[in-house]
Amino acid sequence: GAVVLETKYLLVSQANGVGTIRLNRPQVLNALNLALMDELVRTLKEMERDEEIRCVLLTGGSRCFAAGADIDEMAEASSVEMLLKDQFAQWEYIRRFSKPLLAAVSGYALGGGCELAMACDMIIASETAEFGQPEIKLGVMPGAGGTQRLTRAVGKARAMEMVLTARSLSAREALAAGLINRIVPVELLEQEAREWAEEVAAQAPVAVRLAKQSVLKALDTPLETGLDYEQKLFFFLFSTEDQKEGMRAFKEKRRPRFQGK
Ligand code: CO8
Repeated sequence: GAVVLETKYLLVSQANGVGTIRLNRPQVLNALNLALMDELVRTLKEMERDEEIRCVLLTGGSRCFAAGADIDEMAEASSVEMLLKDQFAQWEYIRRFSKPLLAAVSGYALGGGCELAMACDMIIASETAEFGQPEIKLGVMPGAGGTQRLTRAVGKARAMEMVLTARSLSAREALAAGLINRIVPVELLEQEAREWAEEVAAQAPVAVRLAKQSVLKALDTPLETGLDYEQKLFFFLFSTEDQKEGMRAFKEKRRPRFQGK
């Protein structure tokens, strides 16, 4: 059934196999407080269960994707309070989310905002997007992947520069560095992102799920282990009806009708 959730900081909708989550806390540039992150995870859980949703699009406003964790919430916290708050459990869930996650980024993606975009599987950005890890200016450092996913995406030299000096990347620089997939004009971002998500949503869901897992595996396994893992998943797909349908449709020169089975 359709995802129905009361959310204060998110706008949630669904159409054509795509669940869309819009961060909506514009007064503070979509600062990611615990309540917002909790809503995000609860919405993702609903979308995980909803068979009609085959791809999730995460976006913000045109001026800002998200300007990071909520500084007001952290400013006076002690280490033990930060530890006990266990906020990264929410991020763990995002990491293990099985359906493809697309981020559509316009304006600021800073700190936790950049980390949230990087936790997605692909990033489409507007020309005004800006990606950065400015935590160092606050006397801290990234905590949700900003030293790890960023380094894997853009390499050590650029990651060091961004993390140690807070210099952010423009959309063009982020594209050249391999952090994002593509850039479109601001006014086209929503439509292009939706079309892209629908394209992913139209593929065979089980194949998509396992392919996503397999690509992510490449980031933290030796090649031989990764290749073994990939082969097992590849063989497994031959037990799905969608594999039979996909290959038959090719032979019959028609579009496949994938069922997720
Ligand atoms: N937290 C709380 N409030 C914020 C945040 C934030 N991260 N960012 C902006 N705001 C608020 C401002 O305080 C301001 O509120 P008010 O109107 O009440 O003064 C309002 O949003 C508008 O912001 P500005 O007036 O500053 O807007 P500007 O256009 O002048 O500047 C900037 C925009 C450059 C984006 C600026 O707001 C800025 O530098 N923001 C902070 C960016 C930052 O340092 N982010 C990193 C935060 S730390 C972090 O993310 C750690 C991640 C750890 C794990 C993740 C857990 C979720």
